[in-house]
Amino acid sequence: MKLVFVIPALNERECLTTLAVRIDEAIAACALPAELVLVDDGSTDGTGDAARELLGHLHLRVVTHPRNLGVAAAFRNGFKAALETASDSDLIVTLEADNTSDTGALAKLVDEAKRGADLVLGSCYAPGGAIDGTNLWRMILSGGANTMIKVWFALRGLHTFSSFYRVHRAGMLREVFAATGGEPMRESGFASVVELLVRVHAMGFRVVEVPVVLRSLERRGKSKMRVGRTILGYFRVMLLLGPGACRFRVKRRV
Ligand SMILES: Nc1nc2c(ncn2[C@@H]2O[C@H](COP(=O)(O)OP(=O)(O)OP(=O)(O)O)[C@@H](O)[C@H]2O)c(=O)[nH]1
Ligand SMILES: [Mg+2]
Repeated sequence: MKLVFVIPALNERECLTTLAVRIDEAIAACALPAELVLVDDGSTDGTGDAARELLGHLHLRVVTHPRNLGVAAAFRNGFKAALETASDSDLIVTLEADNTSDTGALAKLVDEAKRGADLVLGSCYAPGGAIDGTNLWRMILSGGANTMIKVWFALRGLHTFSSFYRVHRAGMLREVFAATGGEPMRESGFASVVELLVRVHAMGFRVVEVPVVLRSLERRGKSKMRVGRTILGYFRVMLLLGPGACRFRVKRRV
């Protein structure tokens, strides 16, 4: 079993020195071989070159988009690159490039996948999880969006839906790609990760959460998430997949 990290990055050059240290520590804690795919999505600050310099010791592949294509395209192309070298039992780890993902908890996420989970969510909203210093406005919006998504899709037992910090069994992702004609995310922006989660859950795969700390105070540089656009994206995903999509978990249905 190996880990393949898939990291979307847009203008995150100044975060990569710390990220390299964190990833090295996390890989050591998991005691598994690892590879890394960084998707440089039209960055203008030299993110791709900095990644080659700082993360090059990690069997790094940089997927370069000459212009910004958005989060969903970054994940899609990153997953495709990861699946080229991953066998079904390997684990594909997604996290943020801005050091806000709690890499200290990765070994726990990986343990859940080893115990049979198909998708493990790093969850700051699960009991035991936390958020380091975020603003009240963002917390209210994100709490409201979470409740709306949970109720609409009937996602019982889960507390977080839009986090990028996840561990995917590679064989599960292969099945989801096959079942969706290679397009598991029709939504292009940040809401695409909710779409992927709902599809995975609705197909009957096992989704579990591990509590993590969202390290908001670690972020250097600007947030790329546009709140209004993302909320509109949630509504599009809700209409696309329909209410109660996760109520009846019919094996392998999308
Ligand atoms: N490939 C790609 N990555 C992106 C894009 N937008 C953001 N990202 C990356 O996705 C991750 C999450 O973006 P953030 O700007 O941190 O969004 P967020 O975590 O919801 O917001 P904050 O809590 O303010 O950090 C970071 O690693 C970004 O570099 C994009 O258009 N393409
Ligand atoms: Mg972030």
